[in-house]
Amino acid sequence: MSDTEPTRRSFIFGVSAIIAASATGGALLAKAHKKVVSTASQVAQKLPSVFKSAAPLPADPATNITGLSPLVTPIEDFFRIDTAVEIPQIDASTWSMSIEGMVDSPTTLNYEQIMAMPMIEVDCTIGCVSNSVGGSLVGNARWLGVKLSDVLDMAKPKSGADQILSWSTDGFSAGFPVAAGFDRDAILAVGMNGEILNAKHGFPVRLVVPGLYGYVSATKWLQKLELCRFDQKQGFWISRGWSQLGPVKTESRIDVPKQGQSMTTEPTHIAGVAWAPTKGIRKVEVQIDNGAWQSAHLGPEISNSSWRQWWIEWTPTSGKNRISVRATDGTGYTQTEKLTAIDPDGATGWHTIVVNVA
Ligand SMILES: Nc1nc2c(c(=O)[nH]1)N[C@H]1C(S)=C(S)[C@@H](COP(=O)(O)O)O[C@H]1N2
Ligand SMILES: [Mo]
Repeated sequence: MSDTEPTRRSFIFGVSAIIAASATGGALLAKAHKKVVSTASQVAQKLPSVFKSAAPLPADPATNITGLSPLVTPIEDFFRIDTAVEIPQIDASTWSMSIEGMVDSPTTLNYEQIMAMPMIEVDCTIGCVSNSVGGSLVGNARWLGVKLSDVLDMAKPKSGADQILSWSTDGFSAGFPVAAGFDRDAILAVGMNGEILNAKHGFPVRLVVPGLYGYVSATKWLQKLELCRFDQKQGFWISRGWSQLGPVKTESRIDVPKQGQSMTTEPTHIAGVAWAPTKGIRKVEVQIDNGAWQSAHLGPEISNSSWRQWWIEWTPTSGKNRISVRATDGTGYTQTEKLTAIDPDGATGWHTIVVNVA
């Protein structure tokens, strides 16, 4: 399909415009769109009237380093965390969401209206507060969506509101500061990695708020944004012992080698990812046994909210080798060595592994 087929219906033409604009799987997006449209009639008569495409993705260092996480996590490998017993299957043609509570103009939007709004692509790593140091409950995606600030502007929050409590169709809720709706590229996401959001990750619409853990922000199967006050209402996890505010902690992880791996003295890589959404990663250092901290090579920074891959070349020496990693974020903060639990607001500490070299 090209963007030179003016005779097609307007929505097909819209899809073509996206293909022309997006360097990241526009064809897939178009395909996914057709699927959505055929399963949910009346949907997406129009597509984003303005589409701010992110820059094409750079070459991915993971193609040359076995075991290193890809720059963008494939959808099928993306972690899933939610309280849903069954994944909600929502019909986009009957779905709508509201923006209500402490607002001057309560607003309702259906899928078609959202799809007709200006959209941006946001490269953002999202992570779960329950991710232990070195864990896999984190992923990086290129999200497509409507700016949360655009939607808030329609509803006009009252000045007394300090929390956006987002509600899911399945009763889950997550609250975060109103300020985060305006001071970063928070979006109501409809797309992920060039495809229409799938059911598992929140179709038809989910929130992505860079820099906040999922439990306070990333509501899937979105139904309502309630403007309110932190001292009056709380999201699902807050009364269950988790912190009211959940900024993502600066973290780094060793992907290769693996904890306990048996290795030879053949030259190899130590490699992984580091993330500090909204702050960016400035430096990653690796320590082997009690040696000096070595600066790692850093992969491309596609946004300050996306993780950065890192690696060093390494020739293992015989025996047990202990390897640690620590990252420094864009504010100059270096990860603390202090190991803390995931609760109430996310784990800290250096990811450390031991490998056996024969
Ligand atoms: N509706 C709903 N949305 C939710 C949750 C949930 O339980 N229900 N869990 C949140 C949590 S804790 C995380 S970490 C992210 C994970 O998003 P993902 O499953 O797309 O990776 O979703 C968030 N959104
Ligand atoms: Mo989470």
